[in-house]
Amino acid sequence: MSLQELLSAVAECRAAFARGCAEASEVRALEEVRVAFMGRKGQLAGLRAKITTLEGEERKHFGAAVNELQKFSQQQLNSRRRDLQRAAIEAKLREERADIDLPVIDRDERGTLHPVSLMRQKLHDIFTKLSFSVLEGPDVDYEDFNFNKLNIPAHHPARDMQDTFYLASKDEEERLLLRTHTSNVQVHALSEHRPPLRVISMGRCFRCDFDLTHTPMFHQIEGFVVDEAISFAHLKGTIDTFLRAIYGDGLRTRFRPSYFPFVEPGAEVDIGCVACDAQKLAAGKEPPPEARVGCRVCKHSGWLEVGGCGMIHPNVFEAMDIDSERYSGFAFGFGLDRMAMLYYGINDLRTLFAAPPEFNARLPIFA
Ligand code: FA5
Repeated sequence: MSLQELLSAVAECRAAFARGCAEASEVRALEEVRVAFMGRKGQLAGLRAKITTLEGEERKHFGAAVNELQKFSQQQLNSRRRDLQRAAIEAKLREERADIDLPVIDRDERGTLHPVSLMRQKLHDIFTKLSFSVLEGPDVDYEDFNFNKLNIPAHHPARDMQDTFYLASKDEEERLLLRTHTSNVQVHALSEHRPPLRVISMGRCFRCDFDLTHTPMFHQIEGFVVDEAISFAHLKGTIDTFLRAIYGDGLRTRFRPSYFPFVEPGAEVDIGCVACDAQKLAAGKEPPPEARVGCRVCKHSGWLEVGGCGMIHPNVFEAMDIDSERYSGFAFGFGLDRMAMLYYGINDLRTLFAAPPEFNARLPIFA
């Protein structure tokens, strides 16, 4: 073959190789192109074998053309291989993509605040409007704050009413416990601040209790006012006001004499059963007498107990170095969970803190 023919064979080989590379749609196809052109028996090897058929300048010229073709082919091959490999990885990533985003939840399907938190917010709003300050108290406290300074010394039978979780402690004098009521905040507030005081505090309490209306962890709101000339009328007015703000204007309340060592006199507060009266009250009507009594929630008594209250005992003032001749005060403690339960029509207090039924089914206690 003449030099001219050999050079046009190089040009054809170059164009065919470039086309072959461009048309190869995956690495394996490209490898076939490589073998056909650059393999031991490929077109490039065939052209290289022709070098020896030429002499002198022609041989040099053709040899350079073959070397240039070899270099060009190698570059083409590398660049196309890189592109195909990248495309293959991207396709694989697209195919195997895991969608780790949470699906957008429809507004109607979103959760809401827990009923106890909602009740807490309502009470917060009512009492801040009545100019009460809001204090926090510790969940873990000393026996002194939970009991002794509230006129409940060790071995007082009133301790039996609050089955207590004590914490292991080396110090017998200063035993730690999970507070059984929010009344410990009275002690903290009165030892840190001087009267006049108008305080509420809401938080967790703990007792070894478990039935339809009792849980080992529950919530209370404590309220107390200390000033000169505070009377039971202030106590009654405050309680009536906040209960009516929650359950409606027609709500009936009842104060039943009761005993708490840290108040004198003391009372338990009942409200007219909201389950029986609820619909009539919501419609703003005075329910007829027969509609007031008689449902399972109030055990057919027409009344539901929601908390305790009373006038702060002089012994409590004295333990806090407050002149009980000059100052008087009232205090109350209500179960937030009980209030939420009655407000939202929940018939088992334990469901407030339980997992969904499918989880509960596995717990023998709920089975
Ligand atoms: C007290 O805890 C007093 N500290 C209340 C008080 C404060 C009286 C200030 C006088 C002055 P009592 O043990 O009755 O009282 O509890 C008050 C309310 O807490 C109950 O009416 C009930 O609503 C709620 N409660 C008590 N134990 C539990 C429990 N285990 N689970 C759910 N709610 C509870």
